[in-house]
Amino acid sequence: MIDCENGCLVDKPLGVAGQLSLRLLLVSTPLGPLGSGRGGGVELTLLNLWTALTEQGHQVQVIAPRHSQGPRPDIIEVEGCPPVPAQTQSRTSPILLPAHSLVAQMWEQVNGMQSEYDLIVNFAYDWLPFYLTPFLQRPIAHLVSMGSLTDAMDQIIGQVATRYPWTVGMHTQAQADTFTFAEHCYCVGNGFDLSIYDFADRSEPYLCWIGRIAAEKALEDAAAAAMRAGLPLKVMGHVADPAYLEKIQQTYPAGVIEYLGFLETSAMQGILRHSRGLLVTPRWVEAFGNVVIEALACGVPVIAYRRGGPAEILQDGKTGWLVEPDSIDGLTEAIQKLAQIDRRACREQAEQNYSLEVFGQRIEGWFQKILQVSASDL
Ligand code: HBI
Repeated sequence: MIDCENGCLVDKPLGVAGQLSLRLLLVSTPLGPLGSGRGGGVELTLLNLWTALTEQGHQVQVIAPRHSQGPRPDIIEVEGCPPVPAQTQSRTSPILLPAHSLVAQMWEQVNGMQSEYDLIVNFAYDWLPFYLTPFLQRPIAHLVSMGSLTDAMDQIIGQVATRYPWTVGMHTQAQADTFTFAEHCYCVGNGFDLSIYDFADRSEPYLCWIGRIAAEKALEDAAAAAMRAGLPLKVMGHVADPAYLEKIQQTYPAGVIEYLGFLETSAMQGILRHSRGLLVTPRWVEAFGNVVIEALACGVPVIAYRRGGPAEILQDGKTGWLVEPDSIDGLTEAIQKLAQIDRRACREQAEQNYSLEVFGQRIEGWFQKILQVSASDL
């Protein structure tokens, strides 16, 4: 695993084409149009990278499902039937490809255009792009958006990672460690447009919890800890499982949690920025944890289970508190210590490690590593 901080190539060697500008073809998740939210965090990652790589002087083209929206109108839109979401499958589920498969249509498009590009970048957590890798004439950088979910996906991703070292990118070491081939993966972290988050150096007496509302996110733990700490919990996010939210709202007296809906970023950060702290309570291994960076960018300390991406991002005692996974006592004790955290240090960590510029440089280093290795194979 090449580490984010040390993996970047300091002496930027000239790219394969003899100059730093690369011709990049970004292929989006087939789960939903860019801007629809159905593609989850990976939509934001692709749109942010599009901006960062363009500003670094690269030529970027995007292939995405029909009705996608982006910073430029020239998205190549493809029609077809979306795949089943990978996180709904069981470990032994076979790979399913519907008739008129959208991911197949997208890679037909890639096959026809590849000669005009130096590198193809895959954002889909789907079997086909990995399987097609040896058949295409251009190197492919695969940015994997989740941890290990099914045997069939593990097998095909591992096949590419071992045969084409460093071409499989992961957001964190914790995410890579859920696979058996972590040592062949390249860590890229993540990056955000921090200009849309406003630093707040004072807080009001409430906590926040933000995310997709479903069992694997364990909102009930945050509600229990907030009640014990005597602070109301403001909840924002898409309700993936209405019965699950209903059950929690019935369990706790009115005033303990307040569900505010799924808010777009500026409204969401307007509430987040004045909170005492953000509670992050995942039951599963989060690949990264975008909300952690959004909180730090506002100067809000984060309390998180010592599990997955958030545990790798947070600086325990400096920008937040890490607690024993699934421990309500641990969360409650950490809430009492939030005032010890310097809110300015939170914003500074976001600026140093997770700005768009820093992320764009890490990704550029990754691409150059891939192109150097593939050039030496010629
Ligand atoms: N499922 N089949 C499939 N393909 C994806 O690209 C995919 C997914 N599930 C979730 C997902 N992508 C993104 O929301 C990730 O950001 C989590």
